[in-house]
Amino acid sequence: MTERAHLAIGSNLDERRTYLEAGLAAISALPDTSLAAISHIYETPPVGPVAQPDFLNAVCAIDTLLPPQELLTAMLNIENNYLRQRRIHWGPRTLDLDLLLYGDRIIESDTLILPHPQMNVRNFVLVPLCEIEPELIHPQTSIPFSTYLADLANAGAARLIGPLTLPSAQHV
Ligand code: PH2
Ligand code: MG
Ligand code: MG
Repeated sequence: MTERAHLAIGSNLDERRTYLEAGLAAISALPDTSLAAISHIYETPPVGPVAQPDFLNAVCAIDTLLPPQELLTAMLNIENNYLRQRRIHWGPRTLDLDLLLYGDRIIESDTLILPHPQMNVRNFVLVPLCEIEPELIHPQTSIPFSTYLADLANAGAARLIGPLTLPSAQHV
């Protein structure tokens, strides 16, 4: 049986939309994995200690047979082998893929914490996530993600840019 996982995609260097779409294409090409939903792209001010350009962010849902740790490794490979350039920690990057949720699994290993510990407070995650999954409940707290979003002061800072499309070359 496949499981539904949710991934965050971000870019704030160079051709940001191209990186998002290339990341999405690489995710959809993972073995035993299909895309279930894709949010619109949002432009968001950088969150965190480093002054850097605005991000483009999106969230996608996948149905996958890959177990969580294998999925995470595959995501890191996409970042590292193909696209990601990160010059400073927390600094600008061409492509950032974060595993947010894997079904309702609660995991705390050295390499993976699920649900993603910061996802409840990040506008750049909650806005696109609630767009594609308005009913979704946090598996650990049982609080709807829409409630976390409603509690965010900076939700409006995530600006809708447009659709995130799978590059057509990847369909062949
Ligand atoms: N990612 C970070 C740090 N800050 N800010 C925004 N707006 N979007 C991001 O994806 C983001 C961030 C670290 O991964
Ligand atoms: Mg991140
Ligand atoms: Mg990351």
